[in-house]
Amino acid sequence: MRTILYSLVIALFLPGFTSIAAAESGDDGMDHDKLHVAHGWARASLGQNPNSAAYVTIHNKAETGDRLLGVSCADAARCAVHNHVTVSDVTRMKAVESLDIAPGAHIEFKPGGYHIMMFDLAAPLVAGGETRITFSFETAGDMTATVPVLSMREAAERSRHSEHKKKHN
Ligand SMILES: [Cu+2]
Repeated sequence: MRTILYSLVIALFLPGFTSIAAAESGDDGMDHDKLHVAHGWARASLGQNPNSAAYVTIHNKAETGDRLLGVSCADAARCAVHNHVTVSDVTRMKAVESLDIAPGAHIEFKPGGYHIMMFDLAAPLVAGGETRITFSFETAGDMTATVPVLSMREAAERSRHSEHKKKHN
């Protein structure tokens, strides 16, 4: 199952990184010793709200750590990594300057946790569409993921499905 999931990885590697990834890829054609940005999705716009959020999982299969330094979004004027922090029962969003990705780390962005905040969308994100997010890593460089836009209902179904899958692993 894991192999199938990795084959769905939608990260695109920019020139310069491509040759390294290809040279070190395994027999099945996937590079198991690198950073992956996978399972991404963006939340469809709600009403007239010009902002939305997107979520991905960053998996570092390398033996060295890396650091996410920033994100940029094709369809938003500005975007940033946020986290939710609860202090004295009050939960607030907080901008994350940089995010350390330890060797072997599996960092899941999700509602209520890490998310990519998209500000001032050029046009509303519509379920069924897709959007591109570029992640800038200190060592791995830039990786662009094209992620589907999901309605809240689709997103809830998807997360139920992944919880179910976890139980069977
Ligand atoms: Cu936010």
